[in-house]
Parts: sequence; structure tokens; C-alpha cells
Amino acid sequence: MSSANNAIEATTGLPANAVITDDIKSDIEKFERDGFIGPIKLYEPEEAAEILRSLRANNQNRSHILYDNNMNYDRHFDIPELSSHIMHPTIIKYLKGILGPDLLCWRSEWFSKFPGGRATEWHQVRDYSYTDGNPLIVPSQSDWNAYIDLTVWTAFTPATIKTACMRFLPGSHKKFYYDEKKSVATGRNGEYKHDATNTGFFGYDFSEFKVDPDWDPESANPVEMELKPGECVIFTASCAHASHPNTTERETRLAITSRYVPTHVRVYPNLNSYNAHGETFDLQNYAAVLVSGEDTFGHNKLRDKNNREQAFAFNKSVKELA
Ligand SMILES: O=C(O)CCC(=O)C(=O)O
Repeated sequence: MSSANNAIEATTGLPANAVITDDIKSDIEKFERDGFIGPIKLYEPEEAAEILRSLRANNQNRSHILYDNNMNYDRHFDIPELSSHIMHPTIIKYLKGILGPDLLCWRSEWFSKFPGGRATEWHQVRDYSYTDGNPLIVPSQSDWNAYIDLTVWTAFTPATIKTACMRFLPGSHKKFYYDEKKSVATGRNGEYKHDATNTGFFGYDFSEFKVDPDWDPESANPVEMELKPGECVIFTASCAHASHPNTTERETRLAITSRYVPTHVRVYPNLNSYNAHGETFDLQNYAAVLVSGEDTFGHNKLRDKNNREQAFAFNKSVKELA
């Protein structure tokens, strides 16, 4: 891989309490080398199709939504399929192998890319301060060289080069090619328009965060992560990632990301609200969800029920969720 001369070196390591069962050992080794692992199957195609139908129908119903804005974040609080999805046992097994047993889901996001939708530009994220300058996650028991935050990007429609699959730069999590602390001209002043046609990163120009403005991610051997509906890729957001444009005429790509941290991480520390992608998120009713183990730190408010008073739990069948 060609490297940026000024990129910031980072070593990365698994915590001592990582729970690595034999069946995932080689995947975890790959993750440590590359910063991502996939495809991993979560649902049979017919289950994924059933969830997709429910997601599309439920997306229209905003009656129990946490933040009624255009970003569609944290719909696991009001869409039962997502309250279940974030607890998927296969996801949890992999997360425990990388982050240890005590885990919070701190965010989910809805990523539709419509026909003609532009590419998501290359980016690398550590504490999400790119959004408005405030760090949104901060570890309390390790430094930034440990794995802090994992994203699970699950496809509910085919994710191909034509429909906009994800792309990764293997091994890039060991160097910081972008610096979220930089002050930038685009995206933080609320002028963002949500169709994401105005910039390559949903209102931001992520290349403004480059450590070396001349570094070209396309020269660093990107890996294309094509997924079938029901498959996911797990990655650390500090591995440089992007997605293709949707060059089809009628196939919308839908993916849901769920983001997780170990319980020692402070989520939205000292914030009552935050600004991201031109929207304000009021944190009054927000809480993280304990998806595995226990929380002995007590840094974060937790919720065990969604906004419909349903307990967060994995349900295999969409019908059980009705
Ligand atoms: O789906 C996309 O196009 C981008 C997703 C992404 O950047 C993420 O999940 O962090």
C-alpha cells in the first residue's frame, strides 16, 4: 500500500478479556491484519427479505421515533426488527472476540443509496468529532490504540459494485490518514442538504481532514466488499472505508449499520445534544443498550426497552416482533 508520509502511526490491540472461540479464531486474525471481516452471514435470504419488507413499511411510521430528523439514526428504538437485529447472536460472538464481553450498542444508522446516488467518499473515524468538533465516544480504560468502536454494516438488499457496496483499505486502521481534529470549511455550519449530492460525505468534504492532502486512497489497493442480503461486514471505523456510487437504474441499496463499544467507553460525554450532518440530536431520551455482559462502569445511561416498551432481545422471526 502506498502510504501518506505524514500519516499518524497507531498500534492496535485486542483487550486481554477478548472472547475468541475456535470457530472465529482465523477471522479475528484477519480482522487484526485488515481492520475488517466479511462477508458474515446473519440471515437466510428469505429472512432478510422479510426484514426488508418490514423495515420499508416501518420506516414510514414516525410515531415512536427517537429523533425525527432526516438522518434516521437510532431506529432500533422504534422499529422492532432493529431492536432485535442489534442483539443478533452472531454479531455479538464476533464483537466479544474483538472488544471483550461487556458491550453497548451506542448507535444505529440507516444507509439507503438510491439509483444514481453518488459514492460515499473515503473516510476514517475515531471519536466522531468530525461531526461538530466534540468527541462522541471516549475510552476510559484503554488508550486509543485498543479497539474501541466496531461497526456492523448489514445488507438487506444486494450490495454489489453497481448498487454501492462498501470498500476498505486493508491495514489502514494502523495509521491515521485523516485527522478529525482539523478545522474544516464544509459541513459543520449546518448548510448540509440531505440528498448527499452536494458533497461526498453527507454534507462534509472528508478530504479536508486528510493528514497529507496529496494522499490518494485509490492507490492503496481497495478491497470491494460485495454482500448478499442478510450478510454483514464488521469493521473498525478507523479502517479507511468508502462505498461505490449506485449506478443502477432502479435498485436501491439498503444497509443498516449498528455501532458498538465496550462498556468502559463514555458515549456522548457531557453532552445534552450534538450536531451532525446538518441535524441536531437531542439526547434527553437517548441511552445506550447493553447487548452483552455487564456494565460495571456506570458511565452511560442504559435502556433495556425500546420506545414501544418492548425489551431489547433477539427474535429470530419477524412475526414474533409484531
Ligand atoms: O453505506 C455507506 O455508503 C457508507 C457507510 C459508512 O460509511 C459507515 O457505515 O460508516
